[in-house]
Amino acid sequence: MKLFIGSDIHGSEANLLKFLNIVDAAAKSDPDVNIALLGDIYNHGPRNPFPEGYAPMKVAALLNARKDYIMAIKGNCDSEVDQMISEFEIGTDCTCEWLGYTLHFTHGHKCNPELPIKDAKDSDIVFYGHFHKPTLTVSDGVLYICVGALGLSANGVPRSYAVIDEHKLAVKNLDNGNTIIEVALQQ
Ligand SMILES: [Mn+2]
Repeated sequence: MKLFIGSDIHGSEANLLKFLNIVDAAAKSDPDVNIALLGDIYNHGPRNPFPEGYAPMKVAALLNARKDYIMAIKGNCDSEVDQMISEFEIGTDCTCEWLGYTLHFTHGHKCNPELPIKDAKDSDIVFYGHFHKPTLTVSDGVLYICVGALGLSANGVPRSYAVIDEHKLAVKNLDNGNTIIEVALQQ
C-alpha cells in the first residue's frame, strides 16, 4: 500500500518518466499503488523556462494510461483545456483518510503553512507543491510537506516526490533516490 505524491510536472515528459518508472516498479510487487498529482501538470507557466523534455501531450498520454489510479487536483497553471486532454479528473483540493491519518491535498498557492485554511488545520498531514522545494513544516500540530517539483526545480534544489506507506512518509530526490525528508508513522 503506497501512495506516490508528485507535483509541478509543468509538461516535462522526461522527468515524469523518471517518476513513473519508480511508481511502475513499486506497482509490480504491490497491487495497491496510487498516485496523487498536486497540480501544474501540463503548462510550463509564463514565468518559468521550458523544462527539460517539454511535451505536454506526451505527459497527457502517460498519465491517461494510468488514469485508474491517479487522483489529481488543480494548480495555478492548470486551465480548462487541460481537463479536455485528460481522461482522469483534475479536481479541487481534497481531504481523505489514510490508515487513521487525515490527509489534505492542495497545490499550495492558496493553502500552505503561512496560509493555513480550515481544511488544513483539521488535518494531520498537508501535502502541497507549488514552491518547487521540498520542505517539512510543523504548524499547530499539523505536518506540512511540500513535495517539491517533478518537472521544474528552483535553483540548486533537486527534483523530488513524496511516497507514503504504512510505516513512513518520505520525500525523495527524483534523480538519485536519496531521501530528503523522512517521517516515521505510527499506527
Ligand atoms: Mn504552481
